[in-house]
Amino acid sequence: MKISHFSPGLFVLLLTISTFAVSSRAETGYDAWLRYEKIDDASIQRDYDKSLPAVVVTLGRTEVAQSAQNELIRGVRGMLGRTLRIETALPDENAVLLGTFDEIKKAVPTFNAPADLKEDGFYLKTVSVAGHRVLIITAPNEHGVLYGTFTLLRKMSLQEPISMLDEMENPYAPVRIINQWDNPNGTIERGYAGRSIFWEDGHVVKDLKRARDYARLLASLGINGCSINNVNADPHAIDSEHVAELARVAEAFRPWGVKLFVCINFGSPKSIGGLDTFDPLDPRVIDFWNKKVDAIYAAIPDFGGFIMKADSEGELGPSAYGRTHADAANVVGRPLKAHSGIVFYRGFVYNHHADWRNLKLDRARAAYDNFHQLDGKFDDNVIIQIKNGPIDFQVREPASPLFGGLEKTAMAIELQITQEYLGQQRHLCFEVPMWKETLDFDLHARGANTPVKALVAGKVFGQPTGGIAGVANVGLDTNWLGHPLAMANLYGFGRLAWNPDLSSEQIAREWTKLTFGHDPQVVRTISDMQLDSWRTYENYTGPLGVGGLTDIIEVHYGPGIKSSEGNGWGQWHRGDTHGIGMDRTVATGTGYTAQYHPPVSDRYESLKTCPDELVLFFHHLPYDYVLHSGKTLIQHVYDSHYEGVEQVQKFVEQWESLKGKVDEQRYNETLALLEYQVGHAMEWRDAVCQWFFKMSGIPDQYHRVNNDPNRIEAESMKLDGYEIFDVKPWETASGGKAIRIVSADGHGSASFNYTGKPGWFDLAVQYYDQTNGVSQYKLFVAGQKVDQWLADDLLPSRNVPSLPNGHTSTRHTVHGIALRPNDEIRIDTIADGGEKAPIDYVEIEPASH
Ligand code: GCW
Repeated sequence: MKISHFSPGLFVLLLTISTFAVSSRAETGYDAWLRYEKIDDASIQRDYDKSLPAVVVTLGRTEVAQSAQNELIRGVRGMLGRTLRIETALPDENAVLLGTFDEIKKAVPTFNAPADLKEDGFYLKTVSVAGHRVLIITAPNEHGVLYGTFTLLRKMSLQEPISMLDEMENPYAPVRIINQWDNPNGTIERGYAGRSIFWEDGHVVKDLKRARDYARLLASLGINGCSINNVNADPHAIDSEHVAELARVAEAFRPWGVKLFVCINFGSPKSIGGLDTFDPLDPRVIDFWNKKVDAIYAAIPDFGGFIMKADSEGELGPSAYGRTHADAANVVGRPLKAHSGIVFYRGFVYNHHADWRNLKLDRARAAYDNFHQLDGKFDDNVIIQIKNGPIDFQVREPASPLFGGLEKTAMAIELQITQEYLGQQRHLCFEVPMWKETLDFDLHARGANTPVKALVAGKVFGQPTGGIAGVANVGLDTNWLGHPLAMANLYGFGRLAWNPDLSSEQIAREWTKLTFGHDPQVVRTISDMQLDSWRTYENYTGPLGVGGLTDIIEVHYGPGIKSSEGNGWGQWHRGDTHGIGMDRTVATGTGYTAQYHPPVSDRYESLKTCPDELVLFFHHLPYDYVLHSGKTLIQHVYDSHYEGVEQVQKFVEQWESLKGKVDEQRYNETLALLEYQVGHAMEWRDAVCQWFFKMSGIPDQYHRVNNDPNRIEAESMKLDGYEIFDVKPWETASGGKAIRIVSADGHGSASFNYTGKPGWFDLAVQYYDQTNGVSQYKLFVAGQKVDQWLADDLLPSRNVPSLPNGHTSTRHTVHGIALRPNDEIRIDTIADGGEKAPIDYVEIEPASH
C-alpha cells in the first residue's frame, strides 16, 4: 500500500497544512485582485517554470519602468515562489525583456513593433534571440509597458498559457479616470468605506502609503488618472499652501503612471484669489486661472487637469454673470492646454428648485437642454463628463441622450462605483451588467451602430479624446470599499474602461478567480451571485424604471417613497392613487423622448414598444395597466419585490455552500453582510408593497401584501416602559407603527403569548439600529433567555441622521427555538443615548435549518 510510505503523524500533518492553506488563512481584502496567490496546480506550475525565464531585463530607467519590473518580481515570487534575477542587458540565456519600442529596437534590432499600437497599448511577444527565448513586454510608451506587465501577471493569476505569446492590446479610449469625492476634512461624500486615504484635518495626509497602493491597483487595470477631492469643491484645495501638498500626492501616483487631477470651485477667483468677481470673461479672472495653472504645473509638471461642477446643486457657475458653460470650461481649459492638461466639465447641471406642480418640467431633460446648444463651443481639451443616465445613478435609467447630442465636443461617461443608490456597500450589487447595458446601447446618433461606448470614446464623430470616468470613493477600510464583494465593481469599471467589449460574465469570473482562487465551485457560485445581484437589487427596490423609490433627500439608502415628490429636486415619480410614472412623451408629457434620435425616440414614445423595464421612466400609467409580460403593473411590483427577497435569501445559501472554501475572515464578513441584506430587503419589500397597496387599493393576487400571519406587531404586544409611535415615513414600519422606550430608567419590555402549534421555529426581531446609541436587546422564551444582542451597527454607513426609519430598520434572527402554545415571548431592552430600543415586529417562521 502506497500509504505505508507515510507515517500516520506526517499524514495528519500534511492534511492539516493543506486544509490550512485553503480555508483558514485570514485575508483582509487589502490586496484586492493583486494577491498573486501561490499556484497550487502542479502542471501549471511546471508549465510556468518552463516558459518563464529566470532573468528580467528592464531597459527603461524611469520610475514607471521600475514599477513594472518590481511588480513582475513581486508577482512571480508570489505565484511561483521564485525571485527573478535582475540584469541590465540581455544575458546569454532566456529572459523577460521590458522596454518601449525604441528601447527594444536597440537591444533586439530584428524586433518589429506592430504598426497599429496606440498610446498606452502594449505588445507581449515571445521571440528567439541568439537561440534564447525572450519574452518581450513592449509598448509605444512606458505606461504601456507597465500595463503589459500587469496583463502578463493577470494571465498567470488566471492560469492561462504564456509559453508562446503574440498578443497586442490597445485601450478602447484615452480617458480612463477615477474620481474620489473626498473632502479636505477627511470625510468622503457618498463614501461608504471609511475616511479618506488622501485627506485629514484640511491637509493631505502625511503617510501616503494607501495612496500609492491605490495607484498601483488602478494602474493594474490601465487607469491613468485620479482626482482626489469632492466635485463639490473646497476652493482651498488649490491655494498655494495646498498645491505643495498636492505635489506629494502626484509623487505617490507617478510611479504607477496615474496623473493627479483636482476638482475646482468656479468661485475661486473670488474666494481665494482676492478678486471681486469670478466672471469667466473678466480679464482679471482669466489672469487668475492662468497664474493658478502655471503655479500648479511648476509644482506638478505632469498634472492632469481639473474637474468642474458648476451651476449644479448650489455650486457657483457661469450663470452668475450670464455666461455659458463653454465660457466657464474654456477659461480654465486654455491655460491647461499649454501644459497638455484637460478639464472635465460635468454635464450634471439641473435646477434643484424646480416647480413640482408643473407637469411639463423634467430634470431628465436638463443635461441635454444645457449642453446640446453649446456643441462646438468648447475647446478641444474640454471633456463633458456625463452621468450614464439622465437623472442620477438610479437603479435603472435609460442612457443619457446627451451622448448622442454632442458631435463636436469630447465626452466621458461618468459611472458610479460607490453604491450611493445601490445599497451603499451593505447590499451586494455588481454594477457591471448595468454599465454594460448603457455602454452597449445604440443611440443611433448617426444611423445604427453608434453605441454609447463608441460615442464617448470619440469614435463616432472623430473626437481626439474621450472615455470613461468612475466615482470610486474607496476609503480607509482595509478592503477599500467595505463589502468584500464590492471591489468587483472597481475591477469591473477598470476592465470596461480598458475594453468595454468584455462581457459581464468574463469580468465576474476573472475577478472571482483573482480574489478568491480557482476552485470551480467558488468561481461559479460567486460569479453567479454577482451577476444576479443588480437585478435582484432592482427587484426589491425600484421597479420598471420608476427610479429607486429610495429616500432621496438625505442618505439615499432605505425606502422613502414620497421623498421624491413635492420638492424641487426633480426625481419625481408622480405616484398617487390613480397611477405612477413620469410622462416624458412628446404627445402628452415633458417631451424628453425627442432628445433621442429615431428610432430610439419612437421606441420610448410608444407604449407598444417601450420596454417594460423602463416603462415608468417614460409613461404615467394606472396600476392595472397590463405590461408586455402580461402582468398588471401592480402585480409586477408585488411579485418582483417578493422575488427579490427570495433571491437574497438564495445568496445566503449560495454563500454558505462555500464554507471552508473561502478564507474564514472574508467568509464571515460576507455572510454577516448577506444576512443583514436579507432583513433590509424585507424592509424594502414591505415598504414598497404596503405603499403601492395603499395607493392602488388593489390587493396582491397571492395575498402576501399586508397579510403576515406569522408577524406580531410590536404595537400589539404587552408593553412596559414603551410607547407606540408613528414611524416616518409610515411605510418604513410594518403597519406604520413601532414602539420606543419612554421609561425614566431607560428600561423596556415587550411581550406576547405564542398561540400556534408546538414545533421548532426561527424568531426574527425587526428593530431599528440607529447610529446615536447602542441599545441592548434580550430575548426570552417561556422565561428562558435564548439570545441577546447589541444594536451597535452604524446604519447605513456611519454618518446618517439617526431615526427609526427605512435606513435603520434591521433584523435579528434566532434560529431553532422550540415553542409551545402559551409560551411567553418577551424582549427586554435598555435604551442608550438617542436610541430608544425601537421595535417594529417579531416574526415566527418554521425553523429553516
Ligand atoms: O448623486 C448626487 C449626489 C451628490 C453628488 C452629486 C454629483 C457630489 O447625491 O452627493 O455631489 O450627485 O454628482 O455632483
